[in-house]
Amino acid sequence: MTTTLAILKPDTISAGHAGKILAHLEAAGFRLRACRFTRLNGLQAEAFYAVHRDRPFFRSLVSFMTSGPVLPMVLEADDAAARLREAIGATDPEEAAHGTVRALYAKSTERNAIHASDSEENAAREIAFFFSEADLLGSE
Ligand code: 3AN
Repeated sequence: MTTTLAILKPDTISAGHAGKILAHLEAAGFRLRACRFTRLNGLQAEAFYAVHRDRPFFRSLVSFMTSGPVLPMVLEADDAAARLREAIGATDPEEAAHGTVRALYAKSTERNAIHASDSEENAAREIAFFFSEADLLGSE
């Protein structure tokens, strides 16, 4: 079993889709290991998305991700990072496969309902961004 990070984004929380998306992921075989309800400030959002700093959508992404509360969570499954990317679908919901989280719930390429780490290596970094080792102890 491996773990990965998901974040239910501000559009998901404001639309009241958090419970449905979590149920969808649990039904797809992911087990919840840790979660928080929080609101990112600008510095935190910029640090989390630092890899996108030079992309044209960076300011808008930071503004969206700080516009309301988010729900970061650690999910566990066999090959969790790759399987979660499959379950959420393509970045642009118009291109997301039928039945994926983004096909079902995302509004646009930016307001796309959920973040998921794109590799096992980034999953480790992103989990550590939000959760301590102690948060994960005892939930195996
Ligand atoms: P993904 O979330 O599928 O890994 P990334 O890592 O390329 O996609 O982009 C990170 C986030 O930046 C996306 N979830 C989305 O909110 C935003 N984003 C990506 N591409 C665009 C774009 N062309 N226009 C606006 N926002 C974008």
